[in-house]
Amino acid sequence: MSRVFLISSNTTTDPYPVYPLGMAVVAGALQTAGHQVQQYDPLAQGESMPQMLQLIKKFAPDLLAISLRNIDNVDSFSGEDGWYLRKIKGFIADIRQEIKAPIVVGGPALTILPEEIAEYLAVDHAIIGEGERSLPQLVADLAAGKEVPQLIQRSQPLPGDEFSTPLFDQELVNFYLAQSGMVNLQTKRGCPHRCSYCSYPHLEGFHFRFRNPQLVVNELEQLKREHGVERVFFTDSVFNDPHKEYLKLVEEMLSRDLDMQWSAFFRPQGLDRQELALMKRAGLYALELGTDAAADQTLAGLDKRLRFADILEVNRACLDEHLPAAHFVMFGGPDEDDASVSEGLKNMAQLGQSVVFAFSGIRIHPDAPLHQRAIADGIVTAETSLLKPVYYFSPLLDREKMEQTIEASFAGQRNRIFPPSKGMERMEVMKGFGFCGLMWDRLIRFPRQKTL
Ligand code: B12
Ligand code: SF4
Repeated sequence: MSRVFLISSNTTTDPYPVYPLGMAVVAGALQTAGHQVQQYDPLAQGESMPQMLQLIKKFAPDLLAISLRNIDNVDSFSGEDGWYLRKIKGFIADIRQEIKAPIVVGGPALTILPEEIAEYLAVDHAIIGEGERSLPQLVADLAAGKEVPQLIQRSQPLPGDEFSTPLFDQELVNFYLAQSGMVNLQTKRGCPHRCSYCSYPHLEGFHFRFRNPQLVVNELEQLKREHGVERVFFTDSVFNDPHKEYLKLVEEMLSRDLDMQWSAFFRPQGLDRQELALMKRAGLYALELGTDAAADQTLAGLDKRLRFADILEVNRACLDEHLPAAHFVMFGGPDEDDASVSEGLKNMAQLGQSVVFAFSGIRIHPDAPLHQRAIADGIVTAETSLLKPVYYFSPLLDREKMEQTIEASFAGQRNRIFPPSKGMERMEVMKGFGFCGLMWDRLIRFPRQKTL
């Protein structure tokens, strides 16, 4: 049995504090493997280094395991303060001075840029991909005195039913319920779509790996019963898989009369009113839609395999069902030009009460096809470091003019958010009125439905 002290390095509250699920999942795997674990989340438990060092020393770990969620905030308007790794580097260096145990890092940020991040943070080990098998293996290897390289390659992808149950910590749950009104859970991993900008398939694989719906609902029941959770966000890359396996989970939630509310990311295609009504009965209260581009030309440029007509149809069904929906849309991507910006803005106007969060430019992630396009378009070379964010802007347009056009088109509409900092400002105001959680769903007011 070894002792592992786990730390979540994520301290951003943009757009709201998010429960450190990756840390909880690997903590669960370590505990199942018979190790003793302690989790620390500076956001919830305090960023004071002396306090954290005291706790680590008291626990006397054999290994420190640090979860890296975000590299940056993927917002092209942000400067250095939207790049999180410098703070994390300082944080790790401070721990290093006082604690002799080896340090391992893992998590989605690490998996996006493993070599560069491991080197930049100067850690002993960095585990690429899923941590459930690799981390207990590392603990065993270190305990056996084996030589382990700095970079540990991906393990075989786990079948859905072998993902670990997260080890939820009540102190953290209380913090996230108070700050964000929810915690999170994953029902599957992977995505078979190949939208050109997206890093999710690289992180989780190109095939869906579903968890058994009964297992997921058991965990939901446990969250409710033992931790007092009534709202969750499903962190799946995309909730509505094309073969509609997700409906099995929805049916399971309904059959157990769960009475919990949930939200998730949806692909805006093939969701009809009947299906939305079913999910609403099962607790769905808001949909975050991966609309991504605003016109057919730019949807094709991102290889979304969607047409704006598909998006409009799903949007209509959400409005008819009185389900708040938010579209996340990036302007300035491949093939964007003045004409597609103006067509896109006309399209956005057709979305009615639904919320639109618009972004300017697209963060280039290595291993996403957009990276090759950016090289071909002369935006970066194959050697350009992507550790600090670089954004794709279509060479066919003038960035400043595009941003002014979007701002002018959205002016005075509370459901149209651009630039992204406007969303944060609006949320701060709403927090002042006691709201928490997604909050954008409160921007939509549906007429009251008559009860019989
Ligand atoms: C769901 C999600 C959201 C939701 C979260 C909702 C909620 N209430 O939880 C929302 C929309 C709010 C969101 C917001 C943001 N997100 Co987000 N999000 C995701 C997503 C899809 C899943 C994350 C997740 O929870 N996965 C489930 C857990 C279990 O998996 P995991 O953390 O990867 O953990 C596994 C492994 O990584 C590993 N592991 C994890 N920790 C550790 C530690 C060790 C030591 C080891 C060995 C292994 C290990 O093992 C785990 C189990 O296998 C990822 C993309 C993806 N598919 O991964 C992006 C992602 C993490 N987000 C990203 C970003 C940038 C953000 C934002 C900054 C964007 C913004 N400006 O709003 C914010 C930050 C939010 C915050 N406060 O931290 C980026 C990070 C990359 C980058 N460039 O920095 C990602 C990768 C998406 C992308 N664009 O590529 N996000
Ligand atoms: S944008 Fe959504 S649908 Fe497209 S590849 Fe990424 S996760 Fe899959």
